[in-house]
Amino acid sequence: NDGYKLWLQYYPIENPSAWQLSVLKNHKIHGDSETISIIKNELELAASGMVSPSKHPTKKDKKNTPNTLLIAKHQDLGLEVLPNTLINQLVDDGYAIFLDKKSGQIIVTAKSDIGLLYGTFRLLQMIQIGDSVPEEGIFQSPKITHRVLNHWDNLDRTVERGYSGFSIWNWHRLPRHIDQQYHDYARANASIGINGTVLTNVNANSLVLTPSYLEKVKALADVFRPYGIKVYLTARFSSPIEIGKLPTADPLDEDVQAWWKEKAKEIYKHIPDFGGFVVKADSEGQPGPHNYKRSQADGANMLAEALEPFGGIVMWRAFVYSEHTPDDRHKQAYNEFKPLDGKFKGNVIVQVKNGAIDFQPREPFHPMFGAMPQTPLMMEFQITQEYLGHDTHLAFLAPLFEEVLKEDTFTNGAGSEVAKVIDGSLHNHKLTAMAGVANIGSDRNWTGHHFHQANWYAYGKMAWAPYISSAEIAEEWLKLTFTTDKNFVGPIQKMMLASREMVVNYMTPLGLHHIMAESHHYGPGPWVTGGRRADWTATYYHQASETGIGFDRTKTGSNALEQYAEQIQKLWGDVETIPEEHLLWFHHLPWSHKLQNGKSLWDNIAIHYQKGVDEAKANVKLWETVQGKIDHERFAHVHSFLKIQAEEAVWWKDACLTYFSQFSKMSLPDGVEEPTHDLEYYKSIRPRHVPGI
Ligand code: BDP
Repeated sequence: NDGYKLWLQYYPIENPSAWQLSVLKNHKIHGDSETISIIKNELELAASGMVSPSKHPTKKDKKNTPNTLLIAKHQDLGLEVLPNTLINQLVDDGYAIFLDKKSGQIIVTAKSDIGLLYGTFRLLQMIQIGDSVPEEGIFQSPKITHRVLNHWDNLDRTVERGYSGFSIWNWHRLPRHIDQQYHDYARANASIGINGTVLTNVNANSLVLTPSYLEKVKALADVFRPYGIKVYLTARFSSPIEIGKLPTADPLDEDVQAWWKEKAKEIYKHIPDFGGFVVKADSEGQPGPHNYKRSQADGANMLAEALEPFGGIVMWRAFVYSEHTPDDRHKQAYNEFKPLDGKFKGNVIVQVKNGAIDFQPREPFHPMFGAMPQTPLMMEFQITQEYLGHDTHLAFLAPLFEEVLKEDTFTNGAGSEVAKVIDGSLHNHKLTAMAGVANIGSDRNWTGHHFHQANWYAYGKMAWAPYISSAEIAEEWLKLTFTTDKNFVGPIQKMMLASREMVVNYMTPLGLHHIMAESHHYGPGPWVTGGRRADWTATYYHQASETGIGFDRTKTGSNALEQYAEQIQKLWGDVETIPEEHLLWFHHLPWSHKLQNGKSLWDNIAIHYQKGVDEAKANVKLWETVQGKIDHERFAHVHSFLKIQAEEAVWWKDACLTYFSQFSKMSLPDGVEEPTHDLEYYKSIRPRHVPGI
């Protein structure tokens, strides 16, 4: 098993119950569309995998037994089966699964074919796991309308921050050759409710908007459509100059506006359901409205106007910061966007990363959440592990996503969680979205580490239901992907749930951040300093010196804290009440400062690093105990990656403690292993497998 089948393994169920068997054996599906054909195929595939051939029904069996599973849109069902009131509550792609007592049938119904597809996937997942349909039925509607993956894929098939091979989009062969993998990709996404894909890197190439590339994009859109997936593109702001031959890209210039309107018309001629644009402007060298002294709203609104007649949207990124702005990077996006609240057109949604810096192993939530009540805001999570050990380090990210979504912004008093900003309920917005930066590549198992499939899965599940728990997702994913054996699922679920905190411990404990190696961000680099941009160095963020460590973001420092609600300012502004996990994000403290456990800050930093190392080593041992419970191929693959992770956790601990000890001048507390080399050695390590090194 090379993992290609992801969580859609459909492996044989050991002792199928009567209901599992009957549902798979005998079903009736109403309707006729490409989506309905996909549903039919999925059921056949699931039945042939989950039920052994000896138990497959013969034609005669089929003729003589009543249908036990009925899949039909609500309009095709008799009204008495399900009251209208229940179905009316479902949004278009929501679904219901319930047992009709009168006929004894399991019914999957929805308002649309896509809803039926989602319901079918859910039912099949339940069958594989062994869950039964609850008495009251299942009524599911997504909480977020646009659930999209952001591929940071370049047209030459390299992937920015991608660690599982090359881009799966083979632009050279498109549009004439349609790879089977495009169907498999769409199917996997549909099975977890993802309904949009941004094909290209946020550091955009305007070439993708030229006619020959639009043909290729159309070919992909045609594959994805029956799976309910819309295609989006990143729009390079300077495209009117680069491919339109205009002298300017000023958003207030009439020719520029007309150019984008024509471009939108052309795109929609190819792809009538094109989703819209994602834009990274005025950030890290990307062109944008700043070039013309215009605001982010001017830029976004111009594109929004072009897309509006066709129903498209603009996802305008808030990841805007500049080395020329003297202020703390943490504060810049908020400072730029907050005054624009209410100035964006109705089909613009502002895409905000989960934290104010950049996808760190842990960040406090972005202060923009809750701060712009008149503007729809969407969440951007990073599924690919740019800062969490790339492909080889196990970090189950659902706890990171969950933690951010559950944070209270206090905007409308207690209970104003980030999730409520995102799902539109806090400020009454209909336009809602979530983006996940994809970790998918050309590796056979899609994501490099087998367990990183779980992060793709978790992202989809949380985009659909942002209130779901990580524990539930981990259990479900393990059962679908490997086995329902309790002796495997129990301990490995625990390992997954603890893995992100373990990474925080051996990389950036107690609120430390951005101390990774320069540029590729793999491995430790607390010594990174100088160079092109201070805000890309480690010393900018940890501020370590003989007097202490940490970034003072309170009133005595940058006061980024004032961007949060007063309740948070009070709690986090005080070293006694701030959660220790955010301590050094907001405070600069002496090495001898005592933490809640009575030990010094230095001792605590060291203890966290050691804990991360101990856990990574323990995971290798734990994994060895489940040998034989799953196939050898995936077992061995994960085993070797866990060993790499354990070795590199030691590297992280030793490099960081050696570096910081030159300032703390304190010895390591009991139980923390001494580094085996000096600082020069750690500085000289160049991880061989990182591209460009
Ligand atoms: C950072 C990455 C960079 C991306 C940028 C972004 O280092 O490669 O282009 O974010 O999100 O995380 O635009």
